[in-house]
Amino acid sequence: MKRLKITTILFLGLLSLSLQSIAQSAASRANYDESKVPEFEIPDLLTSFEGEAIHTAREWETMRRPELLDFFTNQMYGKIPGDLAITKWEVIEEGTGAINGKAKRKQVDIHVENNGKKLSFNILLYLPNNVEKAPMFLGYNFYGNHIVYNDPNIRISNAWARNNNTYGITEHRLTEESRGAQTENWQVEKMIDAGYGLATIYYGEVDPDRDDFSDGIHPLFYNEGQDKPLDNEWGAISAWAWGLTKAMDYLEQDPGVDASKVVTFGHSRLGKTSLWAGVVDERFAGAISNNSGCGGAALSKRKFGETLEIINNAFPHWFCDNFNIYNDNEEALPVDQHALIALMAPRPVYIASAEEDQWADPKGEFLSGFYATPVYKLFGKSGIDDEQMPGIHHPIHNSVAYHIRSGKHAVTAYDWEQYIKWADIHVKNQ
Ligand code: GTR
Repeated sequence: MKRLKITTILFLGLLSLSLQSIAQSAASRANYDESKVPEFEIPDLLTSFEGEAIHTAREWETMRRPELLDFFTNQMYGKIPGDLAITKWEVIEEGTGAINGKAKRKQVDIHVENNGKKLSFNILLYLPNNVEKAPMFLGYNFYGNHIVYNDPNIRISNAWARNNNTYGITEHRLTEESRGAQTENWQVEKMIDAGYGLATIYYGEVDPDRDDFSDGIHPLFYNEGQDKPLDNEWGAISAWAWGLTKAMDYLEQDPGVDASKVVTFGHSRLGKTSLWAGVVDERFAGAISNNSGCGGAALSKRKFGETLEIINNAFPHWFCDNFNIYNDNEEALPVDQHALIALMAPRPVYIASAEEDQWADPKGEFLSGFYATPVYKLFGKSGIDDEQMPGIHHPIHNSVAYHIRSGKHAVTAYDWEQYIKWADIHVKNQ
């Protein structure tokens, strides 16, 4: 019996080692050479899967948008198995005089339950004092709400977190050490000064970011005997996007919020999430994806930097299982990520890249915006007309917006300055 156990452990250990090395070797083969980008045809957004031409915004909305949305839902991010309304929300703390006396702070617990199981997550809100109903940025953070600003009143989440030495996270627990540690990345004060509110959620409260479907929101929808989603059902990105839609349900009730002006925001994997949430829930006034890369704004068919095979091996829980069909088989995709950008139309969408973030393929992120533009034109909106990428720090602030800044994979003050200027034009003053 004991020997069997040891053999099983050894076998599982070897299996996970070899899976890891397959993933690592795929990552080490990533292409960063523009001349090695394969030739590919970009799927035409204005021709339906059946070959019918789309001429008007109405045809887009009634014929083309639904079939594209269906593809992304069932083949990529995964379908949400059912509707689930908020059972109850509770303001667990609020205070005035936050952010140097310029804002109100609110911490709200959102509770849902289904099939006898429960989940709660917390939204931290900062609302500018001098605005009656604030336009909002809504986005997840990676390491707890208390990381976004050095405010001793922000509660520390108990949810599972990835260990991180910089933030003093060991044994998967968040601590005081990370309070205010990402103030620079969040720029809350700039938002408040510009008349915006911020709503943020720790993503691990909605679904811990690990390949384990026994925790987070997924189990609330399982049928008897089920322990993971079906092949076309939600991975973690879709689950996080669901959380943003529930946050929106709450924001619609908050008297300090202008719910018609809520823009989703996210960085990296959470930038993928921000786009998907914006697409599935048309109540959002816009979406911002910061360095979202593969499975976000970047075109998959370019196979530049991170590829579908790499991402699906490294993060098997992010997309639905059906999406594995396209591992090293991008040619077979009847869509690419420009279609995801176009699904936001006519609402404004911002794609941002960083020069040194080649893993996320800045050019592929830019081209998605360029190829999505004909759909925006159907609605009389402007996008990206020039196929040449703009220079570093030359933002394009149209309905489809884009910038590339110097530096690494991160969110910076420069990024937020651009988002605010653009939101002033396309969201706040609309
Ligand atoms: C990387 C992943 C990217 C990106 C990033 C992040 O490891 O390959 O797709 O999402 O993580 O979220 O920081």
